[in-house]
Amino acid sequence: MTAPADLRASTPRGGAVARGAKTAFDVKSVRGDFPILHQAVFGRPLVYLDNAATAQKPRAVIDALTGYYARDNANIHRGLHQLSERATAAYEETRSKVRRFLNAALDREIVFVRGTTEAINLVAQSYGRTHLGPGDEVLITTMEHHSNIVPWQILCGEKGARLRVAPIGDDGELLLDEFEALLGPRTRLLSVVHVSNALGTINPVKRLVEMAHRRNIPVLLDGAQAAPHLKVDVRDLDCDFYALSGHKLFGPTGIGVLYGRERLLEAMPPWQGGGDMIASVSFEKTTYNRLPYRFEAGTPHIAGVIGLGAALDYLESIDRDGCIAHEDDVLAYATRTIAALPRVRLVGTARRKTGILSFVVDGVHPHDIGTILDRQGIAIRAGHHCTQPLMDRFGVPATARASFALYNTREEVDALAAGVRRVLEVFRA
Ligand code: 7TS
Repeated sequence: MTAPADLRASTPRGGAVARGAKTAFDVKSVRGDFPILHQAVFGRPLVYLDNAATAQKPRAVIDALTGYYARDNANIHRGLHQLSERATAAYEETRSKVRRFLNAALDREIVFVRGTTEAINLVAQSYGRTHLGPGDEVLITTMEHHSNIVPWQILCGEKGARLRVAPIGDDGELLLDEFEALLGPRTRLLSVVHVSNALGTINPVKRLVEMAHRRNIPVLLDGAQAAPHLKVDVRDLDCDFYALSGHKLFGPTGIGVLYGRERLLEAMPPWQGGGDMIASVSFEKTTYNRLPYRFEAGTPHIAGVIGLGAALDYLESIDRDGCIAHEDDVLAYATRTIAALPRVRLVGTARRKTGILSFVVDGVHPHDIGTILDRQGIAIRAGHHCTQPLMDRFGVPATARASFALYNTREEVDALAAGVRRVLEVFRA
């Protein structure tokens, strides 16, 4: 089910990341780093399987947040005083950490935003507004999150442009021939999800980028679900934009990243005006700041950025290859275990998957599955996962979705399976 090691290895982070000797991945010790996991819910040990919605935070991230507010809190880029200098240094150091995490070439290609949603809206409002005209097209796929659909609909509506949608097969894989045929002379941008939040499909994004670039079409990748599970290398992928959310990457909520290729960002107008994004202002004329500040108007989420830095340090400190192998094992085990239950049907059976197991149970609404599991201390998500067109494609209103993180275990999968068996008892066929 999961990506073979050789496919994962095809996107190494490159030499930019210092690879010290790390102890082999040990899920028990990793679990010890996440305080929230050690609690009972309805008298049962918490089994947290809603990581695609948001991941839990290691103590290092929590400590970085409280440490920042307790010691260093000040506004950045403007104070001459000690605290402001410390806050600014920590903020900008995180930019470099993100650059290394994504293996981007330059710090100024890293823009801090609120999350994936804001990153995509930034590209739509800045790049999109200047590059789209009547009759032009934006290409997405059937498996996009609403945040990679609606910003393009708004833009296309304003510009008289057209949103095209590449189809997928019953297994939840993109149909590559159909996809390529949709890359036409009017396509101005391809925006596609790296890993589907509802299916777990890992899209062959490097190939998609190649197909698009052959026609000079820039590519945005929605990496919200990929960044927590895969090694992302934006230079190897050769994408033009990459969006991610800190909170799914074990960092705080309200902080995310837009990576943009320097050449494109440099030519893009600001999309929000305010403090910090200007070079000089008069009532007659404003000149804009250099990259990346031109896209960071106003006081940013300083604590969030610093917390994200701590999350990246944390990921850097663990054996990432061992971690990926562990996650693959847990997903493969969950897939076998849950698919073997009667009346259960998996939604999303692509050959390359990570992190996500979506399923439906014959005769039971997913919300009832979620509620019954909750009473057993098991947190999953049930619903359309902000992918309503994808649910329509599969002819279901919703699915139950277990989503995994590096701290989940086979034992927790067993608890999930016991929970689903309980659902089957309560709702007899
Ligand atoms: N893109 C994908 C693929 C996502 O999974 C999500 C959030 C977003 C974009 C938006 O991210 P945000 O951080 O800006 O909100 N996905 C989910 C989910 O699957 N359940 O809750 C949020």
